Amino acid sequence: MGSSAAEDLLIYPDVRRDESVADNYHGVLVPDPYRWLEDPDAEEVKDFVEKQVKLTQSYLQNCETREKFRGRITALFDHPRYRIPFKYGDKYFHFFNTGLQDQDVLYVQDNLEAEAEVLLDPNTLSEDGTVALNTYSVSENAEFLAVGLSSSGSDWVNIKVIRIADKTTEPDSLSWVKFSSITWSHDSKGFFYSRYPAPKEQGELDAGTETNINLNHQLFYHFLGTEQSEDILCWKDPENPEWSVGADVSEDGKYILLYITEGCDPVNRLYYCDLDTLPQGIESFKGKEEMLPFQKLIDNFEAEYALVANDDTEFTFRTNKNAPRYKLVRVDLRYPESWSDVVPESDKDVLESAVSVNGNQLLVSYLSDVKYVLQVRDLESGKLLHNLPIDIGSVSGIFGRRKYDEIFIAFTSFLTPGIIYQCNLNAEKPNLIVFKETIVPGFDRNDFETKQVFFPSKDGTQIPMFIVCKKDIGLDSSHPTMLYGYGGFNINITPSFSVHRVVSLKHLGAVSAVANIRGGGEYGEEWHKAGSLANKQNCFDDFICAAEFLISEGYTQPKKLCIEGGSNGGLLVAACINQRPGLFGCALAHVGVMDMLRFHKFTIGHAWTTDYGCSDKEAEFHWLIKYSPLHNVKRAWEEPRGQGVQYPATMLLTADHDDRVVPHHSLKLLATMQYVLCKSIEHSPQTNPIIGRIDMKAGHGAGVPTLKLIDREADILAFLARVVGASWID
Ligand code: X98
Repeated sequence: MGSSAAEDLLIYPDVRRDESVADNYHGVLVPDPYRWLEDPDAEEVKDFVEKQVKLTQSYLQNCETREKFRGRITALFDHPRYRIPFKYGDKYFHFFNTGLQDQDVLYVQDNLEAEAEVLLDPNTLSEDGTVALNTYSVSENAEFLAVGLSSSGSDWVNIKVIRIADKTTEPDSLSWVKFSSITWSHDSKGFFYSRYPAPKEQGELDAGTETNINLNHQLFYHFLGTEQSEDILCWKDPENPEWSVGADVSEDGKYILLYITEGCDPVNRLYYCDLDTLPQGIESFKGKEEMLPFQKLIDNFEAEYALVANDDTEFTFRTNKNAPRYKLVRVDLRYPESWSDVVPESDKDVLESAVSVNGNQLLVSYLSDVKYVLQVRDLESGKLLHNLPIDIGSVSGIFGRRKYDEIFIAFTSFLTPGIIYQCNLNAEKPNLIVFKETIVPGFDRNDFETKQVFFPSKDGTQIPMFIVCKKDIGLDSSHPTMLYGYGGFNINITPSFSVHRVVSLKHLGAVSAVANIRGGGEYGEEWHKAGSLANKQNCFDDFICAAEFLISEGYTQPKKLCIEGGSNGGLLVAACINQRPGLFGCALAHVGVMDMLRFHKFTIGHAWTTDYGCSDKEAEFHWLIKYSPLHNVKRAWEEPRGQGVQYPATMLLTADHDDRVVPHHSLKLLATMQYVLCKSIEHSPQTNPIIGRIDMKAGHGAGVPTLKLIDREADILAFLARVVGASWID
């Protein structure tokens, strides 16, 4: 089934515009005709979604490669995957997926050679695999496992407890948990967790579809075997409703650490409570108004402090205090004014993580030009003991504890599906030994190559980019190319394996590029700051320059170039197509922040003002209005030098239970693009499709069942192939 240009012309639904809605931002009137799309429960919104889903389905059904992609992606996904093991008490645990299971299954075993038994199979918790494990924690004595379960991809979590020996579920059930770790006290009587007050209309709520702002995060302690209503409120701060709170218990079990954050910046306050100072233990706070007596170690938001280790009152933290590439510092709680460096900041590499292992050692990982470097150091002195050489790729997991000499390291790269290494730190020269390796039948890494290039951005800054493709492709501008970026929140985009990437390389002859643009943490906090707040435009400039580099080097040409990103990266993609519509042939924006004037009003959006700023402030409003995707859709062909230019074929992806970036960001942009570019003029030059893929029983991306993932990736590749005119290569 081919598709002619006439068939490609879509009939977009008629969508009401309410021209009466406009807001006055510091003297500037900004219309918002699709404000009504912000109410997920309104019948008119459901009707809009239904019509868009139908339109997209009709388009995708006519993409001839869709079933081929679905078949090939399914076949490649069907391989066993073993995740990094972890050890608590006298037991080993690991997740495993036979191949096409929707959710990984948790196993327990007495030792690494013993038979592994199923401890929790999330696939049994729903018909369609949409109940997923969001977080978990094993009690110190390995008697209990607390699990946080999420439905339909929502950030809301329900905590349940499993008795490990007989694998039975306890009656405990905790609701309205969000953005929470679970941390057991070492007496294994209960655990700390964070939650929000229950929404008022909790009766009928389909949790995750509501858009209400999340305020008043609180820390609780739950005693096993009791009702949630009896939980001890350990911390709340009604004067700062936008702050969030989390807890850690020190590895010696003696201290509770309290972390307070005000947004997504890598900064936190840090308080602690010495459990020895509670003569009757946490129990004595039952039924009392009083919160736990925390001591304030850091009481400002100047830097990030994360616990690495403690020896009684001597604490080691990883911090970015006066060290944008991070360092390790030490303080004795008895002398809180006196801090010393244990591992000073590197002048080039970012100290990404530090785990205390094997008594008096540290496993330290650095990011060096977006490549991982692993070292074993002495905990006391910080001195380098061993380098643990690893390939170019990502350390995607580390398990180690002070009480064990054995560590596990998970590694992945664009062409390595997954290797788990085991390492005995007591060996004279510790080596990484392959413990498990994931093999994907039908995928041969030798057919492909990865390289890292550096290209100059608009202001001359050198930006790293990975490029993956079949070996020996000619640079004749002919290749469909997918360029991926994120660029925000201090998040690093490091190499990882994905089935759909290798399917696109092989069966479309595609080139896959990942640009490590500013805003991320690839070179530390300076790199992050260079792509946030007033500097956000740098992210778009970097991404546009990445595209221009791929074209000028002969990888591709504009009509075969697809840009892709999710979340903050969805914003990136949408901002770039507004700024340079003619530079791309295809755009895939997943779960993007599209309305930069109102994002802070919904769910956890207020936490992102640390990267974006906020339209309530006049100067910041002027940053945001300049690039907000929703407010910058223009008929490309009417712009200066825009003759013959239209927007790329665009797919905006969202999901009904995305309570991180609520779906109306994408819905409002979709309605706007379809109206401005396609519907508001007769015979519009915009012939490239503008469609929305709105998933049901899915969220921002976490916990997505394998089947849904396959469907989504098949749709994306089929859309890409059709709009860039690429045909299937056997
Ligand atoms: C978030 O919004 C992270 C959400 N989030 C968490 C956790 N704690 C938070 C505390 C304060 C604010 C947000 C928090 O996930 C958390 C803590 C412990 C265990 C589990 C969760 N992020 C941004 C995001 O999703 C960037 C990445 C993280 N965005 C969507 C930014 C723009 C689009």
